[in-house]
Amino acid sequence: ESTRPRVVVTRRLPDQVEARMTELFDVVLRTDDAPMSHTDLKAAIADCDVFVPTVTDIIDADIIAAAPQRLRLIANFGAGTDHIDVAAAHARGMTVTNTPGVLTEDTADLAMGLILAVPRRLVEGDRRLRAGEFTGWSPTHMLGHRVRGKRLGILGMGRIGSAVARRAHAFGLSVHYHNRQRVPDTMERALDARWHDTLEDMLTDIDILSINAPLTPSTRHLIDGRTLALMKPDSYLVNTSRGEIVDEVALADALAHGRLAGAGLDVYENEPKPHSALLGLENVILAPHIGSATHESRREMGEKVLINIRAHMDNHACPDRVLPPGTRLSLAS
Ligand code: 8YV
Repeated sequence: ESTRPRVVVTRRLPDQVEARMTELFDVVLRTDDAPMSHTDLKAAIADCDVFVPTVTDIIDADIIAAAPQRLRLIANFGAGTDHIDVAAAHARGMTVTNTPGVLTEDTADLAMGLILAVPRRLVEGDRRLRAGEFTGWSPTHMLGHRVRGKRLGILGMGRIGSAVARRAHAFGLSVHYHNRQRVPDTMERALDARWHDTLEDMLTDIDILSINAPLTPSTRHLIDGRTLALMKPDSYLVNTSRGEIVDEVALADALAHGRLAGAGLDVYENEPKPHSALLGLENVILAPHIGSATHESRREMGEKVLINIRAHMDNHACPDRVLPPGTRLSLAS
C-alpha cells in the first residue's frame, strides 16, 4: 500500500478513469467539480508524488514552489500546457506530461463543424426558428455562403491542424498554412497544403482562418486589430485552440462593423466568459470549450495520464513529456 504513489487530481474525471486510478494509486479525487482556487491548488500540491491538473488550474511558479521534493511528475489532463509554468517545473527537476494525439480527431471535427456551420448560419437559424421567425421557406431566406471552392488558412500545422486539413479537402476547400516552421515536404504534399512564410501573407489570401496553434508568448494576440485588418471583409475565423491567441475585443469590433463576416469560437481569452461584445452578435457561434469533449476522447486522455504516471513510477521515460520552452517539436512524428 505505502509504495503506491500519492496522486492528487484537481477536477472530477470520467468515472472509468477515476476507478482505474483508485485501483493503481493512492489517489485523492475531487468530490465536487468546481475549479480549485490558487490557495486550494497550493494546499493540494503540497502532499503528493504526482499532480494531475487540467486547463482550469493555473500552475504558476508560486504553486510549483509549494510542491514537496518528492513530487517529480505533473501529468496534465489535456494537450495544451500553457497554464503550467513548465520552465519552473523543470527547474525543480519535475517532468511535465500532457495528452496529445487522442483528442486530435475530435477537436478537428469541431473545427470543421464550425467551418461549415458559421458560413451557413446554422446556429443563427436554429435560434431564429425557436424564436418563431421561421414563417416559411423562401428563395432568399437565410442565405449564407458556399464553403466549397474557398481557401482555408490553417494557423499551426501540428496534429490538429493536419487533421483539419484532411477534412477540408473533402469539402472542396483549398488548404493554406502558416506555421513557425515549414512542415516536411512529404507531409506538405500529403496534406496538399500551401505554405505561407508569413501570417500576414496568408491572411490576405484566404476566406476562412482556422487557428490550431498552441498558446505561447509568440502566439499570444497574434490575431489582433492589425492582423484582422488584413483579412477580407467577407472572410471567417474559427478558433478551437486557445482564446488568448486572438484579441477578443478587436475580433468583436471587426465582426460588429462588417470587417469580418463571422466567427466560430470554442475558446476565450477569459474563460468561462466570452467578451460581452460577442454575445450580441448573430454572426458568431460560441461553443463552451468542447473540442475534446467526447466520452471517447476524455476516457483516452485519462488513459494517457495513467500511462505517463506508470512509466514514471517504473523509472521509464514518460511517452508524452512536454519539452522545455523553445524546443522545436518534430512535426512528422
Ligand atoms: C481540454 C484542451 O478540455 O487538451 C486541451 O488542451 O483544451 C481540452 O482538450 C482541457 O485541456 C482539459 O484539461
